[in-house]
Amino acid sequence: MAVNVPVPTRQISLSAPFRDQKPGTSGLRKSSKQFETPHYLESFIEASLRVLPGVAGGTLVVGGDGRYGNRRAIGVIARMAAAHGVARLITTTGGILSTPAASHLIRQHQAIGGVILSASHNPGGPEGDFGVKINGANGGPTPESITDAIYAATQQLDGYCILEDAPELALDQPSSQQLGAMAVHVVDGVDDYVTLMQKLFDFDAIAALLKGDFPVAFDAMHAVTGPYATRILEGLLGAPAGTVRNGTPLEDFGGGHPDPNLTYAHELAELLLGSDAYRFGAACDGDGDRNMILGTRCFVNPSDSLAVLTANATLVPGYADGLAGVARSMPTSAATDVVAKQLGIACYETPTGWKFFGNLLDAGRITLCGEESFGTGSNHIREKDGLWAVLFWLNILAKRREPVAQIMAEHWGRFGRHYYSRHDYEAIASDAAHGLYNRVKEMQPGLVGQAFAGRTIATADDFAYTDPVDGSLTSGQGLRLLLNDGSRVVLRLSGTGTQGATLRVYLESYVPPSGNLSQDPQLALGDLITAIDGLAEIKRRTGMERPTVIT
Ligand code: VG1
Ligand code: CO
Repeated sequence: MAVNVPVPTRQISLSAPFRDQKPGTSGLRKSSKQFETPHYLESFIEASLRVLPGVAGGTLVVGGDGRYGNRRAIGVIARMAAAHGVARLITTTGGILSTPAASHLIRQHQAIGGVILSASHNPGGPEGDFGVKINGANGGPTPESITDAIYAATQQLDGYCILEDAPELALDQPSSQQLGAMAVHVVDGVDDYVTLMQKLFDFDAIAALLKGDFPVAFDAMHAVTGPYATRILEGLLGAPAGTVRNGTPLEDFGGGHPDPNLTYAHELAELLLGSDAYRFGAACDGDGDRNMILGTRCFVNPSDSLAVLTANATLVPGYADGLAGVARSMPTSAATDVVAKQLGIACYETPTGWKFFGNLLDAGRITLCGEESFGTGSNHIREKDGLWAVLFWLNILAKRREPVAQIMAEHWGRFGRHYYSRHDYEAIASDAAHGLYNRVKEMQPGLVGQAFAGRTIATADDFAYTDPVDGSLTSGQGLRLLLNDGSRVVLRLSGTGTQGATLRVYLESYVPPSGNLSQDPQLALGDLITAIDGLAEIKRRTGMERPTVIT
């Protein structure tokens, strides 16, 4: 392959291409061990650099969530970028860069894209997972046309190009360095992101809230948001030291699972749900794009969170002029749809994965979007943004001065409540998962009109999406059973797991404002839970008595 940089580069031959480099819901995600296989990381980066437009002479952003393998990968990517003629590489001190901050850096520096090193909420360390996400010039995950092309390139790869004998990059402090013909800028990964947040939110109002009797607990889960949250919450907003827990990024996240949900962030959940000590609690995931919101004795379901942000957006300076429209992923509850309807704005339903929001955001059709999997974001960047959601909530709380639980009760009293739950069956045998899934898929045509949980199945399909901006079609996105009263059950197989398969069962049922708004969701959804187990034989086929994670 032609290399036009005047430095020693080496063409390394591969004896056979790696066949298992198909990107999933969010990039290539495999075990750390797999990524340590000689040439494995290099193969995927080579394919990406061949496919991304504008590499030669362009600017590339690289950084990650600090997990095991982060620094080594930055070194490899830098040497490969130089060999491919990248003019300027932007990386961060310590290589620490959250996914949302990376999205912002790409946009700010008009980069051709970025490489984000993270397996997100999956555990890290030598025994954990590693991942590579390729983002495009808009700052967001590349669309399927690009990820498909990258995968196709990995299938045919016979070698890759890398700079030879380059010194290790010094990442300890901001600096400018040279790697062959490529300039390397090491910047503080927190600064620009903080400036962006200050433009969107009323920091004075939030600071005033936090000065009063308003203790907050934020759990960074030993992952990437520690430095960001400490600077913003304890630094700029004046929250007391200790507000940010587990704030130092560790290569193995302290042995934990950096997934902000009730199972893996249970210490925080217990603080908020089991005592009156805190008024507000939040946690973010490994790479900082997810958020969990809690109030005193109140868990805010992510689907509801998006609906509350939509309904209260004009309280926040960055959204004071109102919203162009909103979008949610298909499995996310329709709570936001109801708010959008009242506001008279469009609401789009997309497949799972942030890449599907990109075109809608770029075209100015939507301002806010979100997923049931603790992901919320807006047009300020092209990724979901954990700390942004936390600040959005704090800004609303600073204006409304009501407890989180009261805000939720008022919301349901006005719009009705979408009882919602997701049941995950993690790391089950791949055969069992696919067998179960395919059987339900085959049964679907015959299910319409059948009784289900005391209702009738009105539609049974496999979700497909036509992008309203570029017309591209994405099919096979989840099996839906839509019932005659608006309830539904969705089955999906995860595209981010690395062990066996993970089955996700999404359950939803709507109660209007006049109905019973204060039930336990598992009880409210009990008949749907029983009915889907009967139909799909989940317990029998997975051999599991209960889900691994219930949200
Ligand atoms: C999961 C979530 C999905 C999210 C994806 C990436 O995918 O369900 O909503 O976009 O993770 O999130 P899956 O295919 O396992 O259901 V993250 O925080 O990795 O960037
Ligand atoms: Co994430």
